[in-house]
Amino acid sequence: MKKIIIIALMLILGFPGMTLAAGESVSIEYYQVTLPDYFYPSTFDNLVLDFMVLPETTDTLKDLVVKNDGSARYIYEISKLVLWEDAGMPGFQGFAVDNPVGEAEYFNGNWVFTNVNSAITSAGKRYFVSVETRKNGTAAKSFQFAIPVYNDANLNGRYDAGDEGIFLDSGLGFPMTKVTSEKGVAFKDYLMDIHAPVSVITNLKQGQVIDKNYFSILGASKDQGYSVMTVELCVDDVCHAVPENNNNYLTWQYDWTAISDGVHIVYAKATDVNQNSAESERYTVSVETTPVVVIPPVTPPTDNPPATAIDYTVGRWVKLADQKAVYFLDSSNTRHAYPTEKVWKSYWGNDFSKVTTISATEMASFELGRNVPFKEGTLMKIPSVPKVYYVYNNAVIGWVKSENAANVHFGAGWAKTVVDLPESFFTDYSTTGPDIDAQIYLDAN
Ligand SMILES: [Ca+2]
Ligand SMILES: [Ca+2]
Ligand SMILES: [Ca+2]
Repeated sequence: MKKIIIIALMLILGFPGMTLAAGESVSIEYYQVTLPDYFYPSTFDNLVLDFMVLPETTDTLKDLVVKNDGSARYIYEISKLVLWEDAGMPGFQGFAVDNPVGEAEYFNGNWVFTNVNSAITSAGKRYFVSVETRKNGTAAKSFQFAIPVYNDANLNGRYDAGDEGIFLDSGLGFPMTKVTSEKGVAFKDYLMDIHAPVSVITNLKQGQVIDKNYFSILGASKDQGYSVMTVELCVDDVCHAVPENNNNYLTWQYDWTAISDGVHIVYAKATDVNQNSAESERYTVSVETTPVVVIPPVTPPTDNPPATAIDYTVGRWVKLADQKAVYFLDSSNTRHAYPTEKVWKSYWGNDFSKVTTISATEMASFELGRNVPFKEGTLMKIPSVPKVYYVYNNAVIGWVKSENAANVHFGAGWAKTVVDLPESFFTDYSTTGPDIDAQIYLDAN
């Protein structure tokens, strides 16, 4: 499509009712459309006009009047004219890509788009006019669309019946000379529809990353010539039927599920009743469902120094009246917290009978020492480390190196006895105890 005319207008005269800054200007570029020889029955997106409006600041396209200088007629060969704003890729793609902003009314030889109200920034906006044809027209009737010379009969800067050309909200109008397609296109009938449907996937972008293993693909398909029979959604060239719907696939949804991670090529393929078939654009998408995980440390945190020898079975057990937390008071009246109930239970099970309630003042008088560790003989683990530890005396632990070692020392049901310790208390322990293999001798058993 080559550019044919560039017109810059300066407003010289003010018209009644207009609010225009003096010297406001706008330019319009008209592009010659590359026209085919024929338009076929029941087809859409037959492009006939292409132009761009470039205001100095902003403006709004209000009304547009076009004419057919050819012989094709409303109702007989022409079903409708559509005005589009350019969207998607620059240039005309039409159906489900560019943005339709109006359909023309036929009036007295003119095709009129009224109240379009399409806002235009200083970057300009490109517009297209396309023709939809009817089914049973007369062969050789022709299409040669033109934008007639701007004519605002009552000089009010607005479209009124009988006015012609392009009307902008600023009061500016175009063109000063008629813009015409360079050739006529003939209506050609045929016995059988030979045109494939058009399909667009409307919710994917090239390179899109999908972070779930399911995705509902939305699309639109429409047949040139007659009717869509099937739409398929193809992933890596394996095609699946899109569920039928009651709008002949004008919009559709395919629920893509159980998606494997990696890069996939996705496209739609529509086939009409005469087996004409065409694909949509192919999208390359990558699916990454594996969440970003923090790799747990493979070795436990740095060792604590070994606890001084404390007998956690001789002393007092105290709590406050309104608190659940139980403390162990050792022989030097140092207070030790049980970090979890499981630690308590490793010594005393569910027996809390030895616990006495003391006052807050008395509780505060006891210095806080290290936490009570699991009782010697306990098997414990922490969530992030795939190791089972045997608890020796005084918070020293050793790694149980194998299932066999565990079976030998703790019996077949050993796994059920392993207790969890929250990570944050692991530093209560020292991993300096001997690792446990099948041969080691264990005191506690
Ligand atoms: Ca476009
Ligand atoms: Ca007028
Ligand atoms: Ca077709």
